[in-house]
Amino acid sequence: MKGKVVSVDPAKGEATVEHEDIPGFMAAMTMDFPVRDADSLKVMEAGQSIQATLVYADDGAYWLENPVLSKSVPAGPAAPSSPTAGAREPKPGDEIPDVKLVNQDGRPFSTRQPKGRALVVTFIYTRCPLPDQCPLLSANFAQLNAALAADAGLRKRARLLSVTLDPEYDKPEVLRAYGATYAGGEFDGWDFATGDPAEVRRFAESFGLVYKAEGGQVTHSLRTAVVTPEGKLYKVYRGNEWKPEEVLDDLRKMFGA
Ligand SMILES: [Cu+2]
Repeated sequence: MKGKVVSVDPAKGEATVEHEDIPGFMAAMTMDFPVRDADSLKVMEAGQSIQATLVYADDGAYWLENPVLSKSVPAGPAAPSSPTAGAREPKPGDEIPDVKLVNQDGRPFSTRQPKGRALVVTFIYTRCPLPDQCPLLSANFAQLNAALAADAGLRKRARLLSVTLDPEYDKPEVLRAYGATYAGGEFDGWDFATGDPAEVRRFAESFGLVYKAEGGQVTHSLRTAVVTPEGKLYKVYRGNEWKPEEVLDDLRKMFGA
């Protein structure tokens, strides 16, 4: 695998890499990879180009081995054009930005919730072809939605939000059709949102997400976040390994239930 290091999280043992096509296996995209070698993680830095072996185990686990790193690309005037410009890793307690979006019914709303309601937010796009990315996140949200529907106390206090990373194509009616297959035609506690591309980007990047549109596809990293009713970040999940029960636990803990 060849690509560029976007960011490194030594605590998690992960690196976000924007990689080139892996012929016959995976299209070019930006995603998080576990790196099982602490020494290489220590020398890995954003901006380096990387060549590594991507190991895919029978149980679905994957990681990078034997990374060869180039010198860092100097952070010069070229940096702002990179898809990571503006993205940063948020911390619990950070305030989420107040962004105006539009839901699947064409109704405008603000990302800052009325008091008392928490928000679970993720980022998807409807044309995503990779089963372990957006379709998996939406399936997880469908499970969460069902669990919330069965818990009247939590339902009233938490809502779900799936924001598209492809706002030019994913107009409200497209999101409505997509959402109906997951939300069962009921959008009571789950909105699918689009909006002005710059506003969508500002919101997505505030969660540390990086993405880039290319020929009808969006290469993107994955972020799912739990936000308190006060609009503060409670937890951010990177990647696709989180389970709906973990998010339910977060909500219960947050509300002290
Ligand atoms: Cu996707």
